Amino acid sequence: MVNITRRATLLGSAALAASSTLPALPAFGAPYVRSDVATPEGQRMLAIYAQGVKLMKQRPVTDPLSWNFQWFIHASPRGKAKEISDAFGSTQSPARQLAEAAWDTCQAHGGRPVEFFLPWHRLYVLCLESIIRTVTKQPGFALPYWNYTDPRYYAIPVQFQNAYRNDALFGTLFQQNRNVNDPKNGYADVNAGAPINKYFPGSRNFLNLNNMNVPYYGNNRTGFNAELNSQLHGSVHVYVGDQTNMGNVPTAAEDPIFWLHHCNIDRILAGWNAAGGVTPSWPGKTFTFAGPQGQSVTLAIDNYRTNSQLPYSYDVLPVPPNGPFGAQAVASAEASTATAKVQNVALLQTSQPTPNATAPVTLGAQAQKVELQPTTPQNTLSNTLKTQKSLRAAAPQRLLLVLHGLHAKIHPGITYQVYLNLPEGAKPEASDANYVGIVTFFDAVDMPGHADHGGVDKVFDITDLAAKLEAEGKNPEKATVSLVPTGTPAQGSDPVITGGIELRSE
Ligand SMILES: [Cu+2]
Repeated sequence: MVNITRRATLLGSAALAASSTLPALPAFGAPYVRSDVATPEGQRMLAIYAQGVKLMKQRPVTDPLSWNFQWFIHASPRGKAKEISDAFGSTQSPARQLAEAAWDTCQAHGGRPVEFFLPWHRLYVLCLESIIRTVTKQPGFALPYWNYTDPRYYAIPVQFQNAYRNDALFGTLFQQNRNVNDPKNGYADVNAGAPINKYFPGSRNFLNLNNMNVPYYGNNRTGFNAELNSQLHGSVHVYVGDQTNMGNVPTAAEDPIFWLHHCNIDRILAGWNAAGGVTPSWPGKTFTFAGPQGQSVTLAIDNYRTNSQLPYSYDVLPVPPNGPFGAQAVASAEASTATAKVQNVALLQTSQPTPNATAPVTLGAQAQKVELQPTTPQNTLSNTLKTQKSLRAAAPQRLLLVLHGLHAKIHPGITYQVYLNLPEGAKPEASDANYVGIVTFFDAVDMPGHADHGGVDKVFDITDLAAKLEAEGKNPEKATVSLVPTGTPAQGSDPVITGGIELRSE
């Protein structure tokens, strides 16, 4: 079944942007199913993928069907202007026009709006998949996904590892610069097949689906989309590769594992939608990519917003760990984001050296505990939780922990673990009950050719955690946030939370 709107979009954009010599465009094909790479069908698809990657790598960067052209759509490693002039010189061509329009357009990174993270990557993956079909002449190809939250698959699939580096077919999936064993900083030997979360037991196991429990899509900082971006998604990036590979935006999409990672992120979105989560509509919002014939395609994200609109489905969809959302939960979460604009209040924050500015929190090699001060004498943590409860009955509110403007000059090479109200003298490793989440620097480092964006906000919805601690009588009068490094930050990285930390009601 062909979606008329989608076909019209493709044809329309091709007519506008590509030369008239291009053949008629196929749509993205009949409905097809994406499989777990560990299944027999997924393995069959992985072989086609490897063949496609190899063929794409043989094409020059000036060819929109080449590997590097696709990579540079995510981010141009040395800056867009330089990559374009190095690739095309002064030659004008449709491919150059497409590079001008599409390179370095990854959404969420380099200071761009986080709200388009999931829709943009959905379309990016869809276009790559269609290109693999073209170059391999396998119209039935469907990209397999890496199901890394399943305990059986904590390691990258074996065909990406050392074991296959000299394999005639799968060797092209190997990438030398993935993480090597470094227990001090929490890195596992990825190419040897170690679980990427090897040094993160208990609640600190970042390979979990907890982000799916957030029942609202959110805005540029908050909600399912932003939390999935900064937590599960960012963690997989930095625990597969370092700042020359998956761990850094400019180089991430060079690694063939990138696409199986993002296929899984897209599957999590589809699972969240199936559980009742609602992706907002952005009428008229489009992004430009290289289509199946290397032509420019401009796709409207609203045409790929719900599961029933997609040309593909997944063999299995994940569900939120706390179960699907009731219609009421979704409605109230939606209402909460709608009222956030008017009811958005800072309740507690790091001290204010000047009005309206919170003190930066400098991050280093030592764990630190930051005390949050009530913004009014009434805003103690327990008062906040009580008010929160009564407010929630009338107008639903969420309690958010916000790290304002996380930033590093270069990649620090480590992450921080965040805890709320860690008891005095408690070992963080033994304090699962107080665990909030992980802070990665995947999208918090300045990129070549981008202005300093002053960092990104990291937001954790702690509504349930704080309520649980309160019910158990474990919230002290003073709210504290502990930041525990997983190792020593790289020299010159200077990680900092530029705008301090806040507990907000939204
Ligand atoms: Cu990514």
